Amino acid sequence: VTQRLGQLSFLLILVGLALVGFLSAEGGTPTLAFKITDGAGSATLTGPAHMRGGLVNVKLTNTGKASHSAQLILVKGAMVKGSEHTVGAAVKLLTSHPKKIPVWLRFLGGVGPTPPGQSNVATINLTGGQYVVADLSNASSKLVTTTVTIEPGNPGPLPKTSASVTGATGPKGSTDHYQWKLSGLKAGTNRITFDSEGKKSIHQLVAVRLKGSPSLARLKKGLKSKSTPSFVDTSAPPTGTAALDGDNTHIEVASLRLAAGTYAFYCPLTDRKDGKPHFLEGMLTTLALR
Ligand SMILES: [Cu+2]
Repeated sequence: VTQRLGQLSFLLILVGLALVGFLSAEGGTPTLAFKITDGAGSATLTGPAHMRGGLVNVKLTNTGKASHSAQLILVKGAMVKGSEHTVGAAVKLLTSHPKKIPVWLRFLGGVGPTPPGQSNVATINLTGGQYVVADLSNASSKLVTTTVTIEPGNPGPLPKTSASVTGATGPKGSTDHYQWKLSGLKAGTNRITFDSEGKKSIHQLVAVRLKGSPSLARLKKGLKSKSTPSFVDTSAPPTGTAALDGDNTHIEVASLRLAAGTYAFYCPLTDRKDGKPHFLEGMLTTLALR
């Protein structure tokens, strides 16, 4: 009997250990990891071909010499047989830097501009489907992409953050269509909850450190020009989020590294039906960070 009890407790310990292992594996959020490197005028973005979705950390490690990003773009229709909306068609279209982004390409966040030698993580609930992952940090160079198939997984709660960035509709009575609502940002590394409100909107936060205190009119004029405006302090690399389509289910937690100083925060994107860049429609604001 004693031997039996011994065997039984040994078995129970084994079951217990297995349970602990199972629970800790469940508790850790899986990471969808991408790497980007550059040299001789071209860059290479690599990552897994498949992964389960739901709550995931999207990580970009930049071992290149320039700033890079990893934008997740869901290709709606890519899983439908006979659809023209394939991953290949999406890459071809994105390579042409289209002014109007069609609705079958859904921008679902990812990692924003990441300086050389650094890595950056965003936490997202990813829906299943086929995705193009694109480095959109440099509009003038050749588009660098990879693709990943996300299998449907379990969504989970996003981590709580002390700072938030919301692309919101304009204030009542204003002619501006949109506005930024920024809360809790400080100098240093900010974990932020980034949300694009409104079903049809698409927003991306870009932060540039300013030299002097340019007027709003000068900021607008400078951001419209193709070259880097003289009020941009280039000693602090531009930072920001990935682009996020508006929908309540599309929220991400991302990192913003901001050294002390005064910043212009703006959205460089236009509406899907074309139109003005959003920084001319209310999404341009300045903030001093200490
Ligand atoms: Cu916008």
